[in-house]
Amino acid sequence: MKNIYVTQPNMPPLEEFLPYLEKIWESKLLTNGGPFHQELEKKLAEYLGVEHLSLFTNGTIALVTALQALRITGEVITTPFSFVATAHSLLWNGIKPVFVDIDSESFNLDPDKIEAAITPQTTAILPVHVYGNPCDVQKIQKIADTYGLKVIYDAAHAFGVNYKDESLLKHGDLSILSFHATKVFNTFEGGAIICPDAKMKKRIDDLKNFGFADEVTVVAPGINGKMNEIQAAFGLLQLKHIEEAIDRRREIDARYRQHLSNVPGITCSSIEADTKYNYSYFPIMVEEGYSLSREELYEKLHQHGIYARRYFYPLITDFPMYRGIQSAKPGNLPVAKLIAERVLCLPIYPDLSKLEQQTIASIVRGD
Ligand code: T4K
Repeated sequence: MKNIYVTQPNMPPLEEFLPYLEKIWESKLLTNGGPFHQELEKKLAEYLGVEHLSLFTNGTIALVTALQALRITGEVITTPFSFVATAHSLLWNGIKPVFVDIDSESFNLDPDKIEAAITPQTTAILPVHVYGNPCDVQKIQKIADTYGLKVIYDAAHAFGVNYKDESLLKHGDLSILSFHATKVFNTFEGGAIICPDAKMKKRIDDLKNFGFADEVTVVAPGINGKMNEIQAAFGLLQLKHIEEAIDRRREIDARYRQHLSNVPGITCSSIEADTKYNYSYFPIMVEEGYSLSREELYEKLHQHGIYARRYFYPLITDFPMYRGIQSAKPGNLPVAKLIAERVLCLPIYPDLSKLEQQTIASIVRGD
């Protein structure tokens, strides 16, 4: 059997991409807000049900720029249970991360622990919708309003997720998306900032283009975060197939839940009725009562060419640039530590066949 990775990008037929390439070759417009870039911004905003969206070359630069756009300084409250880019975006802005523990069901920042971490230096909260599971957006907003804080959501995993019948991306001051090859919707590399109004979009558009407000005016020390025309063209093509791709993921998610429902010591993540998920990841918890440790199961799958991943182990707070921070001490983050030791993300992507999925499930079941 061929190797099975935790994810594989959804690749529409090559011949469907060629007409886009021909247009780029004809126009010689390769980047800097060309026609495909403009069209993708419009179509994505429509599809996602958000007001405005600014495309980026990747999700990390989008995060760094979102913090710049809101002039965030001092301390920011965030989660240790994420991809390391979340906290790195703070360090790139000279901001001190303050880590708060997570909730054991949603794997997201525990809102009940946020207030105790607020100091006079706190300016914002940077939560992550981990695996596309919505954060407790209402509670977080209430805390932000009480203390006058901004909220920037790292929504890298939350493409197309709806919560209570509207886009999850509408919450907070800004949300960022990643369109990396491993994501539900990909542009090879890519990302976006969701903005509530045209004025903020203009500021973000300027920041991603070195700070140029017009040909001769530079208003900020901006960066080069622009998405190019090939990325944008691929995004337009992906968008045509996105519903089908998410449907396939939903079926795979449901089958895993069936296959693994009665395995002692294996728990699948919970599903909330008021959420439309994108099925970007399939995390399981390997707990006491299972015949193997998480590491043993991870190794066993590897031996069969199945590359499940321990997202997110180690915790961000275990890395050398963070572990010296007071809030990064393991005693402050017992839930995150436990989840990081137990989690295993099983392969999920549209082309994963029923047979491949059965093989994965039977290895996990120990058949
Ligand atoms: N915030 C959060 C919460 C994030 O999760 C991320 C990224 C970001 C921010 C930053 O967004 P970006 O700047 O990346 O847009 C991957 C991705 O590189 C990363 O985008 C993602 N999160 C993270 C969770 O996963 P790795 O190191 O696990 O990727 P890698 O190369 O090991 O790929 C995993 C598997 O996917 C491979 O075993 C095979 C498959 N794959 C991968 C690539 C790149 C393919 O089949 N084709 C491919 O082209 O980080």
